[in-house]
Amino acid sequence: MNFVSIIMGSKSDYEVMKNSAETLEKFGVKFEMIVSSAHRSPERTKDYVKGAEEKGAKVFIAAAGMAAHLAGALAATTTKPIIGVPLDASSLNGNDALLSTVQMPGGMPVGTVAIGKAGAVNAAYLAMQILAISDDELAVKLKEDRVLKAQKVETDSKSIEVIL
Ligand code: RP5
Repeated sequence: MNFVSIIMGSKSDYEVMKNSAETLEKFGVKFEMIVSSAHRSPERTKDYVKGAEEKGAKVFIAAAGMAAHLAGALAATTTKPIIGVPLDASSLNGNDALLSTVQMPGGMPVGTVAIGKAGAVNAAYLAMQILAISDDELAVKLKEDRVLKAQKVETDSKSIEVIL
């Protein structure tokens, strides 16, 4: 069974990361979601990733704040695609997590999305786009979603536009 795995460094990350889960749910994509930390529970993180891969995890979303090494730690454990979500959990507003997540050495990629909620949503979309390469039904759903988004822009515009 193919699924997306969402791992976050702390329970305190859930309020933002529930947006990844809700986005996947909207499209009927199966996922697991756990808390495991690169720093506080490195063995649990490694064991989980190996087990999840064996069960069918095709993409991993790793979210963490501060010195965010979770996505990089996953990249050290699996060659499945890793999407990193930097979170705002300190006085540096997520810039610390952004740099910690994005600045991977060559050959050890972590696809990094925006800090916070938009990143959580986009991580789910990106994960689905990866799955959709070999899932035509999901690919159609993603295309339909784009059409709806374009229609919404037109509807929104009509309610406020002034054109000479
Ligand atoms: C990171 O430290 C977590 O991902 C979280 O964003 C941040 C703070 O964690 P808590 O102290 O709230 O558990 O590892």
